[in-house]
Amino acid sequence: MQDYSDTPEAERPVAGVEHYDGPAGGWGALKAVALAVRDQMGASTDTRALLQMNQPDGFDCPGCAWPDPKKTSSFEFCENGAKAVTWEATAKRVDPDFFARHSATELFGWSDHALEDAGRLTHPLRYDPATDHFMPIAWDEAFARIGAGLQALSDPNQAEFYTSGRASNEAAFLFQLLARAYGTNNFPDCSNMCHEATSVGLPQSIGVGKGTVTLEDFDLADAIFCIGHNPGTNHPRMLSTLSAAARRGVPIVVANPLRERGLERFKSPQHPSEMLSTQATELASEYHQVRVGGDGAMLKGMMKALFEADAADLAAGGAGLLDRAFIVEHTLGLDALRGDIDSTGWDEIVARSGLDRAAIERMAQTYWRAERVILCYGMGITQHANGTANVQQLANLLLLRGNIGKPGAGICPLRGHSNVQGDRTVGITEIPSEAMLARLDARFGITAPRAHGHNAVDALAAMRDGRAKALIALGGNLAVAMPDPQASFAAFRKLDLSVNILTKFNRTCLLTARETIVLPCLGRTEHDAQASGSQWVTVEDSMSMVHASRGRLKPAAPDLRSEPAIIAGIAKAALPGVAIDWDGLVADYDRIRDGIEAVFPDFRDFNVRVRHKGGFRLTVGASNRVWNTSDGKAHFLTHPLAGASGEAGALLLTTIRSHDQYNTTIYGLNDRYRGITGRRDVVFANADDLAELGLAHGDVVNIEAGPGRRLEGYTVVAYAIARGSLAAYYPEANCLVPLEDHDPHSGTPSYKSVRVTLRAA
Ligand SMILES: Nc1nc2c(c(=O)[nH]1)N[C@H]1C(S)=C(S)[C@@H](COP(=O)(O)OP(=O)(O)OC[C@H]3O[C@@H](n4cnc5c(=O)[nH]c(N)nc54)[C@H](O)[C@@H]3O)O[C@H]1N2
Ligand SMILES: Nc1nc2c(c(=O)[nH]1)N[C@H]1C(S)=C(S)[C@@H](COP(=O)(O)OP(=O)(O)OC[C@H]3O[C@@H](n4cnc5c(=O)[nH]c(N)nc54)[C@H](O)[C@@H]3O)O[C@H]1N2
Ligand SMILES: [Mo]
Repeated sequence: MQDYSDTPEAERPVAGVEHYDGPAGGWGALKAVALAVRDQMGASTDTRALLQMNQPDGFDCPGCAWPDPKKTSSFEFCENGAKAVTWEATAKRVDPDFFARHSATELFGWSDHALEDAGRLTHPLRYDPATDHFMPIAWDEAFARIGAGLQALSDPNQAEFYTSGRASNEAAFLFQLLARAYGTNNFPDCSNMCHEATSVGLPQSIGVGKGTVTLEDFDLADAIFCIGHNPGTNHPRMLSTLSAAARRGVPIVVANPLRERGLERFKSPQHPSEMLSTQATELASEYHQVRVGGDGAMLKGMMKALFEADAADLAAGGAGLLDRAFIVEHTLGLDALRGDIDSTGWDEIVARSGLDRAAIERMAQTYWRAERVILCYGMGITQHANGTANVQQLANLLLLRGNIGKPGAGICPLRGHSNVQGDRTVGITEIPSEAMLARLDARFGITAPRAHGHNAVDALAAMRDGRAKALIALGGNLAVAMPDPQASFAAFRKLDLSVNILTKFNRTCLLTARETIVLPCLGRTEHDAQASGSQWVTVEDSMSMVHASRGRLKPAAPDLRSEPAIIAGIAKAALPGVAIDWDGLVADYDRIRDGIEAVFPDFRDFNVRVRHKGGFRLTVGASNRVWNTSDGKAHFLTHPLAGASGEAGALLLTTIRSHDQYNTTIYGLNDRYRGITGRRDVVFANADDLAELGLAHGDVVNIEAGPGRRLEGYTVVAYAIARGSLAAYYPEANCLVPLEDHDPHSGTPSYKSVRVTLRAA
């Protein structure tokens, strides 16, 4: 393995750039939370919220989808969970006075950080083009205008219904009911930008588009692989799980172009002895700095090494290293996979992965020496033009040794938003099954449309081309999250109707349409009172556990409504002829859950089972070696190595999250574990690449990805990153990504392999 640990930061001081030497977690994490609380909540406010996070009778943390240990009885500290909560429970408000003071044009000049930092929305708003201000509007009038806007479209497929993954199961289910009763399957969804490669790839491989492991499996695993994800920032509670494994001596193998502190060392705020000593737990036992976009080659290399070692073992009279009994009983396609791997040469594997053969053989050896292996992965695998292929290569590797459907083994996609998986489960999909639609029709007396709808890329293209005329967004910041703002911002401005249901005002609201309405909703942390009394909602974590989430804080403003209530308000106004008792559903969310159960049989006894402490797990066939594929078998699937990676001289830029952001929500300008303070205009590069380009640490450059696609005035940071690889922060770098650059199978934008050049500015 090449050693990139020599960092030249010390040689030339660059403002806001320093080498970070501490572990992840530790006192830095506690300090960051104290600052966030002071900044957002002031001295007077209610910090009780932080103590109710992920408690059996509290709310589900809106931060990430990592599950909670069943035994949770005390507060599991998580810096970024705490930031997500303080950001929502902030004492700051954007009220009608705020919008009277600031015009839309002025606000458009604010940064994404400043827009959300201004505080929580308090009133429904409508954009008034005559004054260029957002004005308060009564709920009924807002609903009437939205209803009129939807009714005015000549075809329901001119409307796009976007969901961001914080919506509860109850809200998402009502949202899909509204869209389908209205007449469309257009469901662009944040998971289209995230784990769609998982949702499309895994069903073909193993018959289910979800992870197969539970948290308990991590206690039994003999080796854990972490490929293309950054848990120290994005799933911090996972570090407790990884530390426990590391302390048991379980190898943790990392493949990531960047050296990420959260995968190297962790000081757990749960462990007083660690906090008070200089000790931290070492996490990664092997750290392989694969090239950006080089994972497909690396995985083929691991399989090649495994096949070679298997052949050697057989020749020496051993039983071989593949799980042959499993393969015969459960799988199809081994010969084709083997042929493909045999015909892929080591030279190509090494060139494309950026790893030498010995490193890949070492990874493979760690893999086959372990009886039970869990492969974890995130956006570093999925957000490429070959994202689906990458996911299927991970499945291939696991299937070769029967590492799916046995305790301590399996595949573990690290999901994004806290309920992104649940939203999909309860019907947010542009390609619904006939069986599901038939049950929806029967339950609600509608005729749902059968034609497939739009995913996120399709929706943006339809808006750009004038085929889509209305956008109803349940959460999120679609315009900023998607690639290609050059094209997409104009597309938003062409709409007839734009509706955003949000906790915080953001840039998507400012891309005003002919009619632009912003509806303020309750957040997770807040108490939700309806006609029958207090309500709670349910979510599904990334291990298919469904459980309750109960907000208890006083709502940020008296005029806020819950997401289900807002969806019902829109539905009643837009669909006067549809005989669904929307008010009845909203009065008591048990009735929504009964509806979910009627449409999705996996939720049998939903209202009973979800009241059990800790909730229940949805069926994941592959966890029990039931393969819900067309022929009942798991499939080895082959793919050619493709993409720009490996071409001589090509620089591939990946876009990443800082430690101080939640997607398009920028909490602050620091990225502690990468040593960046007070700025985001940096590009991380390998020192040898810089030398070849005649550039140095601290130089100011333009990053160019083609005509009209450039980021100007970025400062180069020499960093521990694989050769041929660059990294810059999302969402700023989205202007480098054309909408056309996406995985053809899943539609996932290629946010993590953008071909660029660097030029001195
Ligand atoms: N605090 C916080 N928590 C979050 C989020 C947040 O923004 N902030 N976002 C949530 C959401 S929606 C999601 S989807 C998840 C995202 O969680 P992650 O999947 O961890 O997301 P990223 O920050 O995009 O980074 C992925 C990692 O992949 C690495 N990487 C980049 N390119 C490649 C590559 O080509 N190959 C490999 N092997 N690795 C690569 C990067 O160096 C980085 O360490 O987190 C969720 N949780
Ligand atoms: N270049 C690049 N682009 C990316 C990515 C990348 O790695 N690189 N990652 C992609 C990924 S994985 C994702 S998931 C998308 C994220 O895309 P989105 O899900 O669209 O974006 P978020 O930033 O999570 O949404 C933030 C907004 O959600 C609203 N919000 C917060 N909580 C609630 C709530 O409880 N209810 C409601 N109704 N609204 C709420 C707030 O108003 C806030 O402004 O971005 C994608 N874009
Ligand atoms: Mo995501």
